[in-house]
Amino acid sequence: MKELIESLTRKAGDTLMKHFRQDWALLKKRGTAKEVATRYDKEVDRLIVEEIKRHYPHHSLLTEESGFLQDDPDWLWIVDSLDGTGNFADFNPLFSVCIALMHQSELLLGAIYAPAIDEFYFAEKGKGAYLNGVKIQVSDVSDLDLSYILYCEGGDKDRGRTGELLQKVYLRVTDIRKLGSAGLETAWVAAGKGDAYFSTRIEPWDVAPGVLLVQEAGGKVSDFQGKPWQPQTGDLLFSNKKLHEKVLSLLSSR
Ligand code: LIP
Repeated sequence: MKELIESLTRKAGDTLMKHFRQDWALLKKRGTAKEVATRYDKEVDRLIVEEIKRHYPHHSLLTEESGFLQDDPDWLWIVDSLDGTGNFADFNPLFSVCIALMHQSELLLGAIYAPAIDEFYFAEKGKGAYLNGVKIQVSDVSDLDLSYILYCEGGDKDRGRTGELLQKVYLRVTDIRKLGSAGLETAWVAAGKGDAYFSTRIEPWDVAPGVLLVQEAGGKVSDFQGKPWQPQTGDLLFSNKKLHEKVLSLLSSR
């Protein structure tokens, strides 16, 4: 399974790279919709689903493009074939392929591949988190004034609410970053390139591998009430642990 998740995430990323910055029709469509899905999301989703089903015909799958393919409840693959589609369509290199595997409701493996910036993230339960084969750790920052916070909202945009949350956080931290790929944002917290990341109403396929990556890199993941991640949780905070309570109290302050 470890070999499959790694080779499949890489194969999916390499397939996306064949089309990256090639399709000028995509670029012309920029700004015409808030949420974009391209034929590449679908093509790569098909490739991933077929390959998983070939190896494990009875495993269940939850993917952004194919929905819930229900089978053996003990095994669940969670897949986003192209996370950051808007960036991909805009010729922006910050996009990724995200695949996670859960066994009996526990995250076992997670992989995130951002092929255009050559970053391959991998985590296995109890065995650490890695970027291009090198072990990674969350940052050491414990002071809000010195922190960089990443964020994004999921598909269901509520800009009023996001604006309020952003204002609370922005006034207290060094700066805020929005990358446009939730998967990469979680991975960057795991690698210490940001100190925390929060999202509202995010979908499970955007963040599932990142949950394991951040935990295995020494960080913490919870909802805005401090409860553990579950696939149906949309409001989430990923942090280096040291900042967790501080950012949570900003997010829940009035
Ligand atoms: C995207 C996220 C992005 C978020 C978008 C969308 P997609 O995923 O990664 O951060 O702001 O709403 O959900 O749709 O490109 O896989």
